[in-house]
Amino acid sequence: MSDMTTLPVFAVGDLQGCLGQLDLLLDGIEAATPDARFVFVGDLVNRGPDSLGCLRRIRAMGDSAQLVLGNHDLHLLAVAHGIRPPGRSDTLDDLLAAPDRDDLLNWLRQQPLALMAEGHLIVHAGVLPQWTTEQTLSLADEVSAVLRGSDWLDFLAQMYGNEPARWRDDLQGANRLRCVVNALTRVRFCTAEGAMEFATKEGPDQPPSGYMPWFDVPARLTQDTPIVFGHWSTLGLILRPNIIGLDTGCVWGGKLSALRLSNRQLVQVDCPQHQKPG
Ligand SMILES: [Mn+2]
Repeated sequence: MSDMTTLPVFAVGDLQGCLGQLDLLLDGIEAATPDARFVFVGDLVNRGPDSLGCLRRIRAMGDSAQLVLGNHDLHLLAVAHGIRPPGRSDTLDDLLAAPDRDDLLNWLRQQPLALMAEGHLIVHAGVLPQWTTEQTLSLADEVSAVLRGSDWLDFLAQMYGNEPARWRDDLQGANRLRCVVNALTRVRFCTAEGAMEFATKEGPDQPPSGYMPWFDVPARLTQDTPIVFGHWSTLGLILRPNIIGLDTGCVWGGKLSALRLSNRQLVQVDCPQHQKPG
């Protein structure tokens, strides 16, 4: 029986401009699994050597690739439009000077911040403990509607900042959207009540006092949904029944990882070190 819903879906970890490893990974999977589809967990760009090539390749994949936006992808949009200054470690100049940059950036800002694939919730960084799966998707859609709309540059200008650290259902306007963006694209640690912390980038064994990895909060309302995320290279590969962390530090000399969602087949490509951590 032919069933389109059984097309194999591979989730792919943070690329950060590592086109050589993306090419190796995709070519290897497609050789063995010609009907493979891919879901990228975000941070396609920055720090690595060829962000432009990564965006071009993924865009050219058309319907066989989906992605969620990461903090570096949003940073690219903000830098490209003069809302944020380039960071010292940014490697976005080629992309920003490319003849097709506006096409690529307009395509990028149409992309979601959360999606479902084969029963898995896909986000770049995390979710807050008081959000259900449905609410997470709905809140991500609120941000996407603004990013796709005419006032998207005003939104980007108000997007940066760490407050409010804690979600409330009655948050409105820029505070509401900023809290959603920070959870979906930046969070690593939060308190049992869901207050986010953004200063710590170390692994889960060194939480700030009173904080824990967002996925370890007791009674988190998404705990029955398998969640796939990236963003946390010092966490490394996490393969629990309902928590899948795929940022294995490609740009830091680790690996680029992909996981077939239906059977948890892991595919990895080794990476040369392009950036020293820190
Ligand atoms: Mn990230």
